[in-house]
Amino acid sequence: MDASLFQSRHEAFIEQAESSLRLLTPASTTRPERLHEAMRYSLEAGGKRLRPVLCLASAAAFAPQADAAHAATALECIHTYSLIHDDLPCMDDSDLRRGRPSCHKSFDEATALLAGDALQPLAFELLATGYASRPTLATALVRELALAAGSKLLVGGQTEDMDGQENDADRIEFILLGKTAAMLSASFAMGAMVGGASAVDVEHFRLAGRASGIAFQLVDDLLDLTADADQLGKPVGADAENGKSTYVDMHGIGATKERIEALTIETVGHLRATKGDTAFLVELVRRMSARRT
Ligand code: GRG
Repeated sequence: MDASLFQSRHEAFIEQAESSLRLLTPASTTRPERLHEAMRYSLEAGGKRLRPVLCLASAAAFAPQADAAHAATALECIHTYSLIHDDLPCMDDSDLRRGRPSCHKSFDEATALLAGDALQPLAFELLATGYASRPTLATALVRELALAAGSKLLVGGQTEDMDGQENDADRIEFILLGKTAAMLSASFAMGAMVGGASAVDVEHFRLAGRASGIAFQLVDDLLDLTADADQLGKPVGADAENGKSTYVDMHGIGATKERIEALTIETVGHLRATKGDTAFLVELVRRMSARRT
């Protein structure tokens, strides 16, 4: 896809994701104000909006007019809660997120914990209300997001990452899949569902998301070794500081780059095997693998 066409479509998806976030989540003037301020502070802090963009673009690959706004916003709510909780002192204890003070630094620990808590049911409320006229779709979306965010994937990955045990190859794979790939996989699959894709194509999108999610995290791990904090908007060297071994420690930089390349080819293969118009998504996953921030 031509670079300027990609750029304009990407910007349009980000704008769509951000305006949906503003419209579909409670205003900061909603009682209790401090809680809603904290939720919006973290939701509006920026970030790449990768999950909502993937969801919107996946829906558009099948049905250009499909309204994936509620699904995209639900994904960003879960993602944002996970970042707020991950930054808390009892977890990764990080003062900086998306280039500004993390939620508990701007507010306080209890408010940040509660803001993260409130973002979780909000995600499922958005799916239940946004797709109420299509109950089969609503149920499938709730199931997809609940599985990705649940104890076997997102929370499970975070648990094994935090439990202080030494990482081996199997644990590293479990953490990669749970902490990063599960939510990217759900983003692709939920978008395809809203777009009306067949079950076979939804599964291709799920697998594309899983492969690209692992690649995305491996790129993140490489950047943690090589980029600087200003570039990333968050502290670097955190993995080494925490004494956690990553895929890169275990396999080396060269093998990690090779795996990123293989996963990107796998992702593109799944996308191209479907009936969707996936040119934008193919370009996006290629750029995700080559990103520097
Ligand atoms: C608290 C249950 C729970 C989980 C936390 C999000 C998370 C799991 C940990 C943060 C550390 C980390 C490397 C997670 C992997 C997922 C990931 C790469 C998150 C960052 O996503 P980006 O880069 O962030 O898309 P932005 O800010 O751009 O949205």
